[in-house]
Amino acid sequence: MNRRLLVLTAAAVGLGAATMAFALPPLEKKDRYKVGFAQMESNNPWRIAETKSFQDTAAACNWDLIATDAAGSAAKQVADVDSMIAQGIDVLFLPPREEKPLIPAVKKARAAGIPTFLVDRSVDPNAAKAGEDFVAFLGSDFIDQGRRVAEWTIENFAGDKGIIVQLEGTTGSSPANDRKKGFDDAIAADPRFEIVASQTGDFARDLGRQVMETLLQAHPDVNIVYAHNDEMAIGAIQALELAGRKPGEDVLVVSIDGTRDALQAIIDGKMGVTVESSPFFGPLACEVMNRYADGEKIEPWVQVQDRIFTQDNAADHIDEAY
Ligand code: GYE
Repeated sequence: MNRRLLVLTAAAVGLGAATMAFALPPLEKKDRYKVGFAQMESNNPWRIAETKSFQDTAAACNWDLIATDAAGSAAKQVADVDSMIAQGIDVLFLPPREEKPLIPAVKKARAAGIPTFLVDRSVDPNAAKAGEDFVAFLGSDFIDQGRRVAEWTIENFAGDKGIIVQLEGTTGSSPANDRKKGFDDAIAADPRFEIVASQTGDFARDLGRQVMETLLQAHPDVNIVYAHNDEMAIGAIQALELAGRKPGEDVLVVSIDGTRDALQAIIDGKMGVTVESSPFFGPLACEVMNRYADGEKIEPWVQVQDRIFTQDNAADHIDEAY
């Protein structure tokens, strides 16, 4: 082989390798699939509804489902994925608790030839990409959710000056980052409002209550609470009531998810709005996985459309809530 041909051949092989590095692992068509669902925690109704949605889908979608619970630890979630890889799963559904610590799990599944779908939360797009490291992200537009809460607040707050306390979700998680950004940017457009404190309640009811108790002492003049999820909103309502405040009358509480307790709080007049964030991912996961097995190219973000629940419609939807 002359030198020129050798260089050309080497370039072609290099190109092939580069293309291979980006090609996602395929999913063979089979009668049954061994499916991994690595849940992050089970400390709230949203998480429990999501896990149940995967379990309920298993029979209809011919899955042998392996579901784990990382009990709120990103390190355990990575270890759970390791163990699923060792058990030879065909496909992985992963809700990454935080944006960065779950990157190794995504990369390891990729290296093991297992197609991975991120569900409900995403990872840092600078560290892992849809269409390269994982197939797709299935979930809501969190920036838009935060923006919609802010817009509803701007339209419905009756006072002259809105003093806002924000209860953030899990630090470093995609919904906490994006729900904050969407809300903060939209509320900044109206000079009536000021965010006086913004602190994490880890998406948990009890921590939301504790953080609200502390923040109430520092900011007794608060009249709006924006919580990144319903569980923290309910915790905040408990703290407000304990302090003798009247949620719904002297404090407007606004939030995201659409849980049964939140819809009930809206019906009871204690909460103003919750923008939906659906936990029912099982049927969507089945559909997208089957499209992928059929050889279809999957869009990098399979976006879930969210409704909005207020006094106008909460009673119509409480029976379907979780
Ligand atoms: O809002 C919250 C849960 O990742 C979209 O996480 C999800 C969020 C949801 O714990 O309740």
